[in-house]
Amino acid sequence: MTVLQCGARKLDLSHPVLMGILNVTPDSFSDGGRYFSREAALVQARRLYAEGAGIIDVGAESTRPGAQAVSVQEELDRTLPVVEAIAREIDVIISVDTSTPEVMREAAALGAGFINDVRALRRPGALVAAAATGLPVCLMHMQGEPGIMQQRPHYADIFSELDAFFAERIAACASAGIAIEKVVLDPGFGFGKSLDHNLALLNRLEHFSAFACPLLVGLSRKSMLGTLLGGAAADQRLHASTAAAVVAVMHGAGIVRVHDVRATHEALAVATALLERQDKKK
Ligand code: 7PJ
Repeated sequence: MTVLQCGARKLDLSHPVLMGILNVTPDSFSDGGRYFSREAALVQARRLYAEGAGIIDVGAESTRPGAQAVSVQEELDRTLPVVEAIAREIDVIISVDTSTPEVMREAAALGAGFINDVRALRRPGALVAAAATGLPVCLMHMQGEPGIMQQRPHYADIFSELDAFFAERIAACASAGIAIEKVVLDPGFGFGKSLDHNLALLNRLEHFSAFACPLLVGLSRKSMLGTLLGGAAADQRLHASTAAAVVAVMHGAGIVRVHDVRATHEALAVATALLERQDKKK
């Protein structure tokens, strides 16, 4: 049974865990601007928690192609008051969706319990900062940078490229003092990947269980689902998102990052029951 120590709290991964998305950005693609004030963010955090989120992922930088770059100060100003308010009030693990060393350090000091970095700690200073917090980290794979990553994603063999990337980042973490027991891996759906790449990864997600790290996936409302639905807008992707979450869990995802916690929680009751039955039969 895998338990991750997330600061003062424990994350039990013997059953799938929902990570509820809390964007504190004015320009995020699917719910941009809605949770920008501290009060509004807190209201949404309470709701995510009540609906079954075990982790709340607070993010202040939009990775949407064409999104405005955020200064370090701006990211701190958006993130820290929300982290502090949630930590004071809600018994939940707070994750910070950030690549910025200053945000990692200060959020951890205010009670954050998990670092979720779409750049896998590749920004200067990020490895050292994350190590200093002692918190678990999610290393996500991305080909390219947010602004250009969807232009021409290309892989000779996507599985061996992601394997090499994860091995290199796990080694970099180890050198910085972040033990592999604190590492969570994420193939980064939609981050420098075509629809075909995303489907291949989802179909064989268990491939990455060879690393023996918990797997986190984010598929919620992503554009690949819009494509599968013939061009549905982000707010019309709920059912496709919950289906994708179920598939991901059946293929080994331990943490699922979602906007719609209640719907996903209910859908995952089916997947969780099936997985428990498989475990018993083994
Ligand atoms: C992901 C993320 C993801 C992890 C975003 C969006 C774009 N962090 N942050 N995995 N996606 N670990 O929510 O569509 O897939 S932002």
